[in-house]
Amino acid sequence: MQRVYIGLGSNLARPTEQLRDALRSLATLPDTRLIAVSSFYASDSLLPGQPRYVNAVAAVDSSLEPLELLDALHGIENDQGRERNERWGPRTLDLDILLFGARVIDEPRLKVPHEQMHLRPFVLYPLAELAPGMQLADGRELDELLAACPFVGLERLSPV
Ligand code: PH2
Ligand code: MG
Ligand code: MG
Repeated sequence: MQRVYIGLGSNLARPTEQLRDALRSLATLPDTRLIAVSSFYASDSLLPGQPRYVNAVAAVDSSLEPLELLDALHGIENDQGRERNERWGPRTLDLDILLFGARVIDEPRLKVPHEQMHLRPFVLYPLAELAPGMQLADGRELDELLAACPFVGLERLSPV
């Protein structure tokens, strides 16, 4: 059983609802338990000219293997109408494995810790709600990543 942190993002077709639907699906994955969900945050897309994103981070405990979980997440993305056109294109749902317990993974299909997470306030700040002061599997301290990634352009959405 591993504690896995998953980044959720959407900027199409009612993003907040997309995240809620995805959380319901995460809670029903085999051999996986939904443990906690961060606040939702709105922010501009990293690529200009796209709708704003809503992002959050979920913690799950799973005994799936990393690539099994990755396939299951792609299944949820596809169920919610994800189309894969251009890289970083707008999407109904993006589910990214950020951290997978104590594992460092370097496979063609999956890099963990997520390679871009230290650059992304919409990942680091929700993660810090769930795991304040954590150390990543590769030894980096979350607090140090936060210190280098200001809370800029993030809007914490009030719970409804
Ligand atoms: N995801 C991207 C590209 N840009 N911008 C925000 N604000 N949130 C995202 O999740 C995001 C993005 C590709 O994964
Ligand atoms: Mg992504
Ligand atoms: Mg993705």
